Amino acid sequence: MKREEGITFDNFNYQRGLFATLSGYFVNHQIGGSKKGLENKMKQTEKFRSGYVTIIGEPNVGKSTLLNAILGEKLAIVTPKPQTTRNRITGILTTDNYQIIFLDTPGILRPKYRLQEHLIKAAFAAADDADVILYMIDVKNLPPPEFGILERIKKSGGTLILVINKIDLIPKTTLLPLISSYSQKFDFQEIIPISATQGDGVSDLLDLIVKYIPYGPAYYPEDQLSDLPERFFVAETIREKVFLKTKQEIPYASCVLVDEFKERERGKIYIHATIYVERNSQKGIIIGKGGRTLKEIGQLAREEIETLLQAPVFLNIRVKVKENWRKNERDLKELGYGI
Ligand SMILES: Nc1nc2c(ncn2[C@@H]2O[C@H](COP(=O)(O)OP(=O)(O)OP(=O)(O)O)[C@@H](O)[C@H]2O)c(=O)[nH]1
Ligand SMILES: [Mg+2]
Repeated sequence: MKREEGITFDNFNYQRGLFATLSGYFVNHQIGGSKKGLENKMKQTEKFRSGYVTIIGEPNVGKSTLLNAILGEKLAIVTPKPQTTRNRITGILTTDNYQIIFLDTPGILRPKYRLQEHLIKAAFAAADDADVILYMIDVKNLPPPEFGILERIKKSGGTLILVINKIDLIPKTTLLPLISSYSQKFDFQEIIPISATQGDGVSDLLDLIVKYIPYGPAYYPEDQLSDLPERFFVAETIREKVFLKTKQEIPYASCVLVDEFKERERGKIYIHATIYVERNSQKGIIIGKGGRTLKEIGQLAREEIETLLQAPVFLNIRVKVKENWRKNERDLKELGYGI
């Protein structure tokens, strides 16, 4: 993975068309050797398409799983717990014919605390920018459609596609009646059933999306996978392990900041990170008896970060208390959840 010093741009102040080569550390595909200049990487042919696709829906429906399936890389963290994603995650897919920037968003829900207000804002802001909006539902958990939300999305002007996910969990015969009932309930431009984990329907969905992407030049160099810095994905990987290794309120009361990220001798990367929790008792649980839980979190995270960065990694994680950070706007900003 290549690394370039530069300006890191704030992922919340994202602007369409801003070239991500300005960002500090970003995630690249491992294609060839050196990175050529932006100009000769830009696809300029007349038939080339480029645009934005936002994935939106309630928590836990499989949005991040779909992003990863489309990109063929694990970019967004995925856990069985709802409200895993907290930021807008960008994934860039470039082929000879198109460049599509996918935005995975936090699940939309009724906000109970300040952090959740931020999550919903991030989701809607991403929809406002999109050429295509994928509204995703989970076939095993179908709450009544939120027409208010759908109307709000529709106003953004992008093509609205209903993606019915997790079809591996139901008999095929129940699918047709479901599709027809949804087509009567709301004016979706397209409805498509998929299984994001099995890959069923994912390439059909991609073909469908491409049809609605306008002609235009690429926004990013073709080997770029995201506009978010590597540090962000490092913090997310640690947060995923906290989600997987702890229960109840702990994952939700936790967030991760990377304090130091340095490449030292022989390509080894030294990373110091802090897990913040809201109370002392939560700190004890994350650390675990004799430090066992934290050790497990660190070990799992390190292995995955090494794959992501394609380099040996030294990972040091501390746990600190930041009381009620989820409710405090200043803390939220400091922790990367700018409102
Ligand atoms: N059986 C099955 N499970 C799936 C499918 N897609 C996703 N899942 C599972 O659903 C759970 C939630 O997936 P995520 O991708 O994290 O869902 P999300 O919509 O991003 O959730 P939030 O970030 O919380 O909004 C995980 O356990 C996934 O493995 C699918 O097609 N079939
Ligand atoms: Mg998610």
